[in-house]
Order: sequence, then C-alpha cells, then structure tokens
Amino acid sequence: MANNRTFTMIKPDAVANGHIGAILNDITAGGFKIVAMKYLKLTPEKAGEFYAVHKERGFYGELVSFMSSGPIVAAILEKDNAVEDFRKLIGATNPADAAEGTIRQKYAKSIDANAVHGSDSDENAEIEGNFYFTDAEKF
Ligand code: RTP
Ligand code: MG
Repeated sequence: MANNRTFTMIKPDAVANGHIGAILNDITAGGFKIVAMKYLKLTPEKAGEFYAVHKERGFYGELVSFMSSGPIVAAILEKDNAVEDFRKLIGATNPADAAEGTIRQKYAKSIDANAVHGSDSDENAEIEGNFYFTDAEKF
C-alpha cells in the first residue's frame, strides 16, 4: 500500500450506538476517499491475531473480547499524509483527552470503547489493510 493510505475500524461501541453514518461522514468530510470497506464481526481468534502486537499488555484480553463483541466496519482510506491526518481526525486514545471536534471526543465513551481505530504507521496501515482485504477488493 502506498504511504497515502491508512486503515480504520468503526468499533463495536460506535456501531451499536448508531454512529456509523456520522463517522463515515466525518471521514469523507475530512478529505479521505474510501478505497475498501466491509461490515463484519470478528471472532475472538481473528481479533487476537489483529492485536497480537499488544499481547503482553494488561488490556489485551479486554481489547480482544470487546473487538469481537459485535459487528464493526473495516475500511482502507486514501489521502495525502493519511496515517497522521487520520489520527488527528480521530483524537487521543482516551476520549477524555481527545481534542474538541475529533471523532473520539464526539462518539467514544471510554479508553476501551473508543469508537474507532486508526493505523499508527504506513507499514502497519498496509499490514492491517491486507488483514481484511484482497487487492481485488480495493478500488
Ligand atoms: P487504535 O490502535 O485502536 O487506533 O488505538 P491507539 O493506537 O490510539 O491505541 P493503542 O495503544 O494501539 O491501543 C489499542 C487499543 O487498546 C485499548 N487500550 N486500552 N487501558 C489502557 O490503558 C488501554 N490502552 C489502550 C484502546 O481501546 C486502544 O484503542
Ligand atoms: Mg494503535
């Protein structure tokens, strides 16, 4: 994946609370183009695999069980400087620290149920996008 792409998930809390449309609107209004998108529910095994990098962290078990608790929206997004600009659009990990107007400030309730995921590097954006999508599913 080129360095103008990032990967996101609308997490189970935001889906359950009816925020899919509003979040997608913020994403497109923020200048991101949707390259790939699907609506799915992760098994605990797949969620554990996706977050394997956090395996040793105290919050890993909770994170895996939360991310497999309900459906999510997974998407690849395109924009210049996508990784950094998308993390600005979503705000800090803990919504209590997220800047005014960011997606997490508006739609997240807690550090665990924090509405959205955003890749943290170009390398991880490519790995994470390829976890969900084949090349034929990217437009
Ligand atoms: P994400 O990967 O979801 O975009 O979030 P992030 O980069 O801002 O945060 P990261 O460090 O990658 O952590 C992944 C998710 O784990 C939960 N977390 N809980 N209790 C805690 O101290 C803690 N720290 C992280 C969050 O839900 C975070 O989004
Ligand atoms: Mg992260």
